[in-house]
Order: sequence, then C-alpha cells, then structure tokens
Amino acid sequence: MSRARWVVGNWKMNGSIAANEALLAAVRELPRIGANVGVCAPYVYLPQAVQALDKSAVVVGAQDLSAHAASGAFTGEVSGAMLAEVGVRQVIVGHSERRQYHGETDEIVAAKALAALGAGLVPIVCVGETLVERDADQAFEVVNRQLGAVMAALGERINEVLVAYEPVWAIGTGRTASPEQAQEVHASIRAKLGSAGAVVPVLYGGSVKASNASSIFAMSDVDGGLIGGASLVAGDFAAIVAAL
Ligand code: G2H
Repeated sequence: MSRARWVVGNWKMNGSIAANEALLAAVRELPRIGANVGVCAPYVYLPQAVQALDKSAVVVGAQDLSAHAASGAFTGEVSGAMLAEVGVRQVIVGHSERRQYHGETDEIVAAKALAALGAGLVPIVCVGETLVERDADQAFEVVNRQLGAVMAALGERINEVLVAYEPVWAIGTGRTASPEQAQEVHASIRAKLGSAGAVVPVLYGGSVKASNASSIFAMSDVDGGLIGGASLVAGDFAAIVAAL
C-alpha cells in the first residue's frame, strides 16, 4: 500500500480575519496535483477556515487539543469533540513549541493523540530533537522515545496518524536539516513504526521554503511537509505544494 503525501500549513499564532480571508481564498484555489493539503489555524479562526474551504479538497486542522474528556471543568481547553463539531479533521499534537513552552511530556502528547483519535480526528504527531540532543548524538534515541510513547498509547491505531519529524534546531531558525539528515531520521522513524511504517506518512518540518522543498521531498522516506512561516505566504505555500 502506498503512503499518502501531505503538505500541511501550521499557521502557529498568526492571522487576522482579514488576512486569513485572502490566504484561504488562495489556498482554496490551489491546483489539485495529487498532494493532500491541510491548514492548521488558531482555534478562533477554525470556523472561518472551515467555511472558506468548504467543498474544497483542503482539510482544516487545529494546532492542539485537550487530553481530557469531551467536556468538563478544564478552563481554557478545547476538546477533540468540539473541534470535530466545527468541521476540523486533523490536529497537531506534540509540537516542540507545546513541549517547550507548555511542559507537554511524552505521556501528555500520547494522551492527546489518543483523545484526537477518540474524537475522529487525525493526529499529526510531532517528534524531534533539540540542538543539544543532536550534538550529543541522541537524535535517534529522542525521536524513538517520543514516538514510542505514542505507539504504546495507540496500539494498532498508530497506523491512523501522520508523523512529523521536526528537528527543534531547524524550526523558525532558517536553518534546515539537509535532505540527507532528514532522510536518515525518517528512515529510523519508519523502522520504529514497524508494519505501520508502510502506511503512515512521515512529514518533515523545520524552515521548509519554496527554495528547499523539492530537495527534501525527493527523499524516499519523506512524504511531505509541515510548513510554518512559509504557509502564511500564499505564493510560497503554493510553490511548496507544487514541489511535492
Ligand atoms: C516547524 C514548522 C511548522 P517553520 O515548527 O511546524 O515551522 O516552517 O516556520 O520552521
């Protein structure tokens, strides 16, 4: 079975109703070239994105969800059920900015992935090592540990996720992993996934731009990208989708 290929935009904490309107209109018009396309917007703009992309092939995603139940006394949290109800279909879990700034542990990330599946959402599970960890030769070990926690929680349902390898040292820094550096970690992720590796798309994230997307996407174990900064510029995002 072949693996689906994806380009997913992660807007992070960016946007405004007016700016989104123009960006979503452009995303909606992207030529359909066989790549699956997703857009992960901030919570408050999700209904706007769902409406703007209605009846298009582009999937709307969130950037996080609560690990807790569908509803309850969890001030400030948004459940998977709520996201699904407004038309969201995928959700990023374990982004390094959540791990770093919000103390999300491997266990919390695994619980969020499980909560996403429980709500009928596709989790995009982010893994990746810091610069200190890479320099200490621990990249493979860290990524295996992060992914292992999610695999333990999901069991056979691991084949329903997307994985994104995002080396922390390459996020928003302008510094990208070389295609070879990405490939070797992607290959180890695929090996770790076992039989699910045949179907689970593994995306690369970290300063992907129109100028470097083709060389990264050409790697045999890279099935697309999770795109931050460049997903906010319609022309750049279109060029990255076209590079897949
Ligand atoms: C990595 C990526 C998107 P950027 O965080 O998740 O962002 O492309 O800006 O490095």
